[in-house]
Amino acid sequence: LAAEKAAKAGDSADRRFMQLALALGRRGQGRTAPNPAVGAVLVKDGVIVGRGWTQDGGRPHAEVEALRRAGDAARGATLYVTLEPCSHHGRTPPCADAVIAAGIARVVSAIEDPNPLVAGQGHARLRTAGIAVEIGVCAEEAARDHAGHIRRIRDRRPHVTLKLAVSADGKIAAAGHKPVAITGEAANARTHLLRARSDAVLIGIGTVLADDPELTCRLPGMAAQSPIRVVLDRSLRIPAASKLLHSARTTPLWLMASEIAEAATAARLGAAGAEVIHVADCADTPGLDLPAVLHALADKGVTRLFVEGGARVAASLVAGELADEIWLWRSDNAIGADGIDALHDLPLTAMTDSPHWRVRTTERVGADTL
Ligand code: AOF
Ligand code: ZN
Repeated sequence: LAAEKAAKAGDSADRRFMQLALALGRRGQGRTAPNPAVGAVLVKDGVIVGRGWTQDGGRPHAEVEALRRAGDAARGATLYVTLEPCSHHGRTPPCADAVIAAGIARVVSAIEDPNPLVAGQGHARLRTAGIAVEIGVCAEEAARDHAGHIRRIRDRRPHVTLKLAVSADGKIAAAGHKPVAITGEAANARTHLLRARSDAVLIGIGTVLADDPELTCRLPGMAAQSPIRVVLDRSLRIPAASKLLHSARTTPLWLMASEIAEAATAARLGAAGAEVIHVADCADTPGLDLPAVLHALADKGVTRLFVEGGARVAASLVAGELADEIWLWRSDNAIGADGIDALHDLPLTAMTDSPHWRVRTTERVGADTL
């Protein structure tokens, strides 16, 4: 990482090709876990001769894909890659060795891979073979794209993105938890896209009982990209007739339950296709220990977690400063004073005024503000 910081920003052509590699890498987001979604571009004499990205399930790796597509044209080319080429023997030999064998002349890499199996050894291997290596081009963007991988390796938890859709008066539902549509079509399409780019979506049992959601990606042609659905269901209250349980055989459903949840209930839900994962209870407040939940998800390979509610889950994430990124949607319409507050017992300002988060962008999407 010191090398990364020391590296010069790179010239504009390098940045342009790296941008392309980043865009290619994003195609894999939500489909490669626990592997990071890497992108790679091969360029010779200013012409793109190969493009690749990490394939579904995490293999083949991006570089190998790009090299395969380029064939003999790869000899003497420059490789642009969004993460350090690996140096470890996994299911296939290291990417660094494949890059060397293909006769690549120069490698431009965005960031070092924090995976202790790699951690600089990929770059070192390339240099030892006489390849010119430049590190740090578009590093900030790459770190954002690979935030899930980095967080999982460094902190044993996924990168957590929290979505909150609130009315103009800060509510998320009408009185009695009656669901109301808050955001419009354009915002909802963005949410579905975020689902597809996540490894897992998480909600609390309260939201299951109130809304009976399915949490799949319903964008046209993207149904196969639905993430794993995760429910914080401490005492296993999920209804047998819920949409989540009904679709558990086609799209995975994980129920995070207390260690003292009833064994017979867990067995019945398991037989219905759900996977029950036991985690510790929180020591001081009623409910599951959220850091323990995040550790369990990371251990199962989740790198990008999308939290969709409800108010209690959102409040716990905000209070525990466990959200890495927040998508706060606000509509122009009010619900009324008797509606349900977005952060349960916390004011919205606990989030918007917290020094833990800063506003990155504000934009109008359809009829809503993001
Ligand atoms: C690359 N290119 O496209 C990706 C890399 O289980 P394995 O053998 O596939 O290795 C997984 C590790 O490889 C993963 O944790 C990360 O460090 C790296 N991912 N490396 O050279 C790629 N996806
Ligand atoms: Zn590799």
